[in-house]
Amino acid sequence: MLELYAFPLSGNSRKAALTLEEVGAEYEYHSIDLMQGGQKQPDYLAINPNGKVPTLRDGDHLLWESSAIMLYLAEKFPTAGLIPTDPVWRSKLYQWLIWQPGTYNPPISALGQLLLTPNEQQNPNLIKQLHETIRKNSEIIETQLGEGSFLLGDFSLADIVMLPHLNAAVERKVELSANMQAYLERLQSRPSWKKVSSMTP
Ligand SMILES: N[C@@H](CCC(=O)N[C@@H](CS)C(=O)NCC(=O)O)C(=O)O
Repeated sequence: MLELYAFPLSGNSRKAALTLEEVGAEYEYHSIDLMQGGQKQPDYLAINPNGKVPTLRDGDHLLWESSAIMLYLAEKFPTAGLIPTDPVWRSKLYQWLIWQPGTYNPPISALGQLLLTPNEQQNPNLIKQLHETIRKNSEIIETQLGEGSFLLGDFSLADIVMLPHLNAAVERKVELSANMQAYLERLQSRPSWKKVSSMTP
């Protein structure tokens, strides 16, 4: 059986868990408690030397990096249709799978870190700048969506990779356009999100 080592509140863990749900795989979830430093324990470092979640185990095959895990699962379960077969559309999928962690996520994570500091130590200008960057990045997603429901026409890994941090941005009070809010709600209405977002550490 597939095994996922992850932390329920982590966005990158959620990407892997959402993909497992969307492909309909049976899997065992091992919660690695980031609050208690579980990711730095020797037994976990033995399966992921980065000391980060998530990690997937498929028999002897150990895999880390959430986007790699998503691609592996989507290819292992092709009938779920999460990867376009056409090379041009497939390359667009790779574009979003690389852009999300490289460009979209960093200001959202930085905002999350800033909001953890006590109010009196917060830098309102920096918070405003991060909101602005996230808003501009969200416009890039919105342009790709156009009149469509999903980024690549049909629902795909490109939507899964966006969902956890788009959700986190709204939790961090970033204002989205009406179209982006509708896109987020469309993704949140899927059973996969209902299950994954209700998991607790
Ligand atoms: N590039 C990695 C990033 C993984 C990552 O940063 N995970 C965070 C949780 S979202 C983590 O484990 N943080 C704990 C730490 O850095 O100690 C991926 O996409 O899997």
